[in-house]
Formats: sequence, C-alpha cells, structure tokens
Amino acid sequence: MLRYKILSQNPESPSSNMFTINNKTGGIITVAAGLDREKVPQYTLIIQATDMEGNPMYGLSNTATAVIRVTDINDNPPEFTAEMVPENAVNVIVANLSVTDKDQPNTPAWNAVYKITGGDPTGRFSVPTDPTTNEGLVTVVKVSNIFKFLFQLKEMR
Ligand SMILES: [Ca+2]
Ligand SMILES: [Ca+2]
Repeated sequence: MLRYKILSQNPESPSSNMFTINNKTGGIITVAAGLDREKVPQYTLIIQATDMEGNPMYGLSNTATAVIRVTDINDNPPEFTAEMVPENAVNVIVANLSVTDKDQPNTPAWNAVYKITGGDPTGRFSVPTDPTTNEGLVTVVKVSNIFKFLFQLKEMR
C-alpha cells in the first residue's frame, strides 16, 4: 500500500505549492491559480512514494521526478515595437511593422493579422503578414492615377 507526497517544487513561483498530490492515487492536480507559460513554462516536482501505507517507521520509500509543462493560451495581444518608417518605394513594400507577442511563437495565439482601420478610404494599401517574422508588410496594391501615368510614360520611352 503506497502513499505519495510532493517533496519539492521547482521553481517556487508564483507560490511554493502550486500543486497537490492525491496521497493514495498519486494524481497531481493544480491548487493555486497563476500558472502562466510566459512566466514559468515548466515545473519540476520531486515525488516520494512510501510503502506500508506511508508509515515513517517501517515504510520504504523512493523518489521520482515529475515534469509539468504549462501549455499556452492566448492571453497577450501583439504590441508594436517600432514606428512605421516609410521608404521611398512606390510599387511594393513601403514599410515593415513589427510587433511582439509573448505567447508561444508560430501558433495562432502569436500570429498577427494586420488590418487598416482608417486613413485609406480607396483601399490603396494592404498589410499582409510575413509568416516567419510576424511583421506587417505595408504594401501599395493600387497605384494612384498620377503614378500610372508616370509608369506609362516610362514604358513609352
Ligand atoms: Ca497573442
Ligand atoms: Ca500565453
């Protein structure tokens, strides 16, 4: 007849008893709120099992390590990290917008989608996302008439 207990938890953050163990079944459950992958992605617990129903005089014990990995949830909005710096280009990307998101990289919780919410009533720009860097690529999709005119002039030469 075994009895289980947690000997230690590493790290002891945000509190030293984030988990409890069912002393008969060995099932580990969370007791305290505050699990956050961005702060502590993994806990290591040292578990002790003792026979003789955990009798400290006659029981024999051994320890094992339980590694608890905290999975991600989408609890961080993307944050812009740089000011938009326009470059002198007319046809393709005119600016890169970068954001940081503390959630797990390359997951739906991390991938940014950029949307122009104002200032472009004729839909001249589009902002696709760079799939590897998560940057917003501000792109001219519709060239204004004056530019079209200039391009035509160039082609005629
Ligand atoms: Ca996010
Ligand atoms: Ca998260």
